[in-house]
Amino acid sequence: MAGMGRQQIAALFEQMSHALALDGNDHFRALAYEKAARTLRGWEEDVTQLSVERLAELPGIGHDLAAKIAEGAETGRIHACEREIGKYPGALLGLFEIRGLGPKTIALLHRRHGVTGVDDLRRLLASGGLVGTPGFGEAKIASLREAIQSWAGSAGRMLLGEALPKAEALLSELRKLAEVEQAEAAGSLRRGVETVGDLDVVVTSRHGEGVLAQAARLKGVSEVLALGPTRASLLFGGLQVDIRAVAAAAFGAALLYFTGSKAHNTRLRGLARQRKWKLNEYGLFRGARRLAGASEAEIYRELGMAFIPPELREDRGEIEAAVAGRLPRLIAPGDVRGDFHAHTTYSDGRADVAAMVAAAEARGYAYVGLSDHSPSARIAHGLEPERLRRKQAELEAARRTRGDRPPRILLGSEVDILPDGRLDYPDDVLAELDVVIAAVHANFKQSREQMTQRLLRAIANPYVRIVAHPTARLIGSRPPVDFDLERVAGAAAQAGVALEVNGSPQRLDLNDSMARAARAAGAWLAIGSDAHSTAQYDNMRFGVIQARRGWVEADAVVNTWPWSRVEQWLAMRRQAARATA
Ligand code: DGT
Ligand code: CA
Ligand code: CA
Repeated sequence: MAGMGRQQIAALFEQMSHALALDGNDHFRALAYEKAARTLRGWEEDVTQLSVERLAELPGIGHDLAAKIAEGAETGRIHACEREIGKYPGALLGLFEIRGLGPKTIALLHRRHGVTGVDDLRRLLASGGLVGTPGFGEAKIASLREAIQSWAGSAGRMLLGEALPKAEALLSELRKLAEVEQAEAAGSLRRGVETVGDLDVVVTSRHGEGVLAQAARLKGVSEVLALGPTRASLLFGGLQVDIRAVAAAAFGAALLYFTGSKAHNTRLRGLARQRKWKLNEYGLFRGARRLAGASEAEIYRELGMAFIPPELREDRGEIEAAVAGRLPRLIAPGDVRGDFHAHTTYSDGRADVAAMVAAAEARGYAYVGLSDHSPSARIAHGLEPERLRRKQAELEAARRTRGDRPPRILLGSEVDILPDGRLDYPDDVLAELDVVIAAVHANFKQSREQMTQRLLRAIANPYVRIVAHPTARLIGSRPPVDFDLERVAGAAAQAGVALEVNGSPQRLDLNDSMARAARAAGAWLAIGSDAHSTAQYDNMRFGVIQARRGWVEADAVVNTWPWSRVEQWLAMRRQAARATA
């Protein structure tokens, strides 16, 4: 049996921590496993190659856990964990994934109602069987229903940010196969949808059947679900993959078909039919004659429209725009010149100021905002004014030694928006900052009107330049807060405040359609990586993809601007504040 990878071990440790928590007597061991799982998830190198001694030096991993990691990496199993987890019915531990359910509640549901998993819990809710159970008032039951719904909405789907690197690894392996000519991802992944059900891949080869058989034997393939002459269905790194092998002359047609969306394709087929043509996964045909098929571009051209970027293919007006020659010039990764939203070890980042600056320089950024949390973010180790001053001094020193070398280093802060819309730092502290990012991190359940007022008040603060992750949602685990986007974006537009498209894979907030609506209301956007490590600067990419899905052009995004324009924008409201003070 193959050894386990880092993420697999992390997942097993997490289950182990849940099993121990259910047991109720092993609180500290449960915490230890949870912490180790987090360390493994966040670690950037391949820990499975390390010796037990080196593993034991990782944060939160003692000798005992180090030995278990080594056991998993070598043998593919960790016996002690399997034994503990095996004490519970298979699906019971899955209940931990549902927001609001902790060990005490799960144990109670199990003991009192025989619940062994989500399905049982659903039935119990539907039959009203929970009513009268201590601790399950009306509000609790309602929020449990909502939590199950949002869990089900994302179950079986993988975050784009997780799926994309896996897809790229697979594509690069496929392209190495001698008989593969082209290999491209299609489906929701290519459209940049925030979660991916399965990965669709199109390859061209003169020996399709042989190539698919080779694909099924690639490293990283854990299961072959189906294997035929034109199609293989595999499990690769936990992601289900459908590979179709086609002839080069049909590559564009197959790519178009399997990229979807279904709604987009249906419209295209309708347009073809109007001309008495036929569009399918083999090509665009007039009678038996193939008008186009080798590339998507020629198919769009024959249909009388501009090439439509995959992110727009949702039948949200893109076909009309392409026919009229009015597609937006979408922002691209190369347009980004800086990042205002990165954390350091001053709050909850894993890399210190020097490392974050060096990594921003390596990315070629002209400016970077090191924006740590404000004090009320206690778990995130927010900075009270005293430590903020220490950070300011460190940035000042870094600027002196670096001279003119980019990036420009901005003292930023991600400042909590308190429940009433005031900010978590007083104005005299805000005045010291180069960039103020305001964000909601608590009290998510306010009414629509309260939340709208809260955001409007934050935007009215003359120091605020960006509102980060405006809905505060976490995909699959926390629903978006409710507010009037049109009013908030309108006020942001008036004040020159940018609304963030947060690129962190669990957030993607604003999402695609909200980013589009914010633009329609005239607001600027800022794409932020929300990096908590040097590697997470890469989240910028996912933010750019969501912005593209929102029809966003580069000029609307403040961090595509050259420094001279950013400087004016940052100074804008501050000057207004001074003038009225
Ligand atoms: P997913 O996998 O749930 O994240 O979403 P997609 O969009 O990747 O959907 P999937 O994998 O079922 O199919 C990939 C593409 O193939 C889809 O976007 C359009 C095309 N397709 C699949 N089934 C049909 C169908 O029955 N009719 C048409 N017109 N297109 C289809
Ligand atoms: Ca798919
Ligand atoms: Ca599929």
